[in-house]
Amino acid sequence: MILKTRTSADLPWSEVTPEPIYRSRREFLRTGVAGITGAAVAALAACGTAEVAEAQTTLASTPNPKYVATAADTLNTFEQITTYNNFYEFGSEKGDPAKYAGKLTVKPWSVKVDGMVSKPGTYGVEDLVDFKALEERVYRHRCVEAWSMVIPWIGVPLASVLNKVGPMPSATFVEFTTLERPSEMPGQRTNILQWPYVEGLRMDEAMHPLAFMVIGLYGKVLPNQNGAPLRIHVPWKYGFKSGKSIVRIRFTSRQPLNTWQIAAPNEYGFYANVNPNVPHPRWSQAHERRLPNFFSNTPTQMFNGYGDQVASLYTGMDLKKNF
Ligand SMILES: Nc1nc2c(c(=O)[nH]1)N[C@H]1C(S)=C(S)[C@@H](COP(=O)(O)O)O[C@H]1N2
Ligand SMILES: [Mo]
Repeated sequence: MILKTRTSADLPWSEVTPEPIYRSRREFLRTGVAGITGAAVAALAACGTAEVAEAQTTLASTPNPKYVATAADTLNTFEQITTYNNFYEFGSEKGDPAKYAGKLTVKPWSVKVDGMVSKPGTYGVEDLVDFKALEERVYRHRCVEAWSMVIPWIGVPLASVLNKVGPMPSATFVEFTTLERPSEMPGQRTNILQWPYVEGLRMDEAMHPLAFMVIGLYGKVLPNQNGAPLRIHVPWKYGFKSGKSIVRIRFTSRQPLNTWQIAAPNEYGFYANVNPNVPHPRWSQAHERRLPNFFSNTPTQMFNGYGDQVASLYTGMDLKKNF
């Protein structure tokens, strides 16, 4: 006898979030956001006064973040988060983005949405991000180069953005393309990487409630060097999965080729889940350097410490092969 069960492939993406995830999401919403001042929120919104007022009210009435880092984790300072960056479009030195990104024009901004999606088109930031639903999330951020920080991001779940445009059930991956504008991005006048920078996620990863669309940090609008006006953060993956300054979202049934995989396929894969047991070919991933520390003496945690929430995405997968 064959039981006809509805598989996730039959369901629209908005319906497939499993129950435990809904629960943690609800808890998150209840305990949502840490103290963000009204003035800072005002700075966040590139929108009208009424919307700013609403965003302020929402943020003010939502206490304490749920996804706080553990007690041993201290927040990095605004200064640290905004002066030590990877954003090769502005150069490969950690200080280059802070030096050169200031001139980037981030208003107006539009995002092209295409591929396997029911509402393709060109969207503005405010069409994709619900400013009334902004949350603060304190996430560990782990670069593949084995440094890490702890950052209080402002944004919305990536799933809420993707659901606005209606991914089709046939879409199993989503690709994010970031800005190509060599006139404002000096690094793009070199061949240090292939431009534009492209990243991708499996749809179930992108729809996971921890995956976040970032528009700010420390209660302020996102500084350009951190990926204004729209950047992703996938906290259980190495930092290169978190594309900055996104201009295109494409839904597909084929696994996208991401920029770092193109650059060095033996060193950087598609999954890039933080994993202390799978060394990079040129260095260990067992420990990390928690900035501003000098020594690399913080043990790296499986899935960057988010394993209880994301390990089930990879059941049965060989994580050494799928690095
Ligand atoms: N467009 C683009 N996005 C990018 C990168 C980049 O070079 N270009 N670098 C990635 C890498 S390797 C990391 S570690 C993070 C760094 O984010 P941060 O500078 O906000 O800490 O951005 C990621 N997103
Ligand atoms: Mo990185």
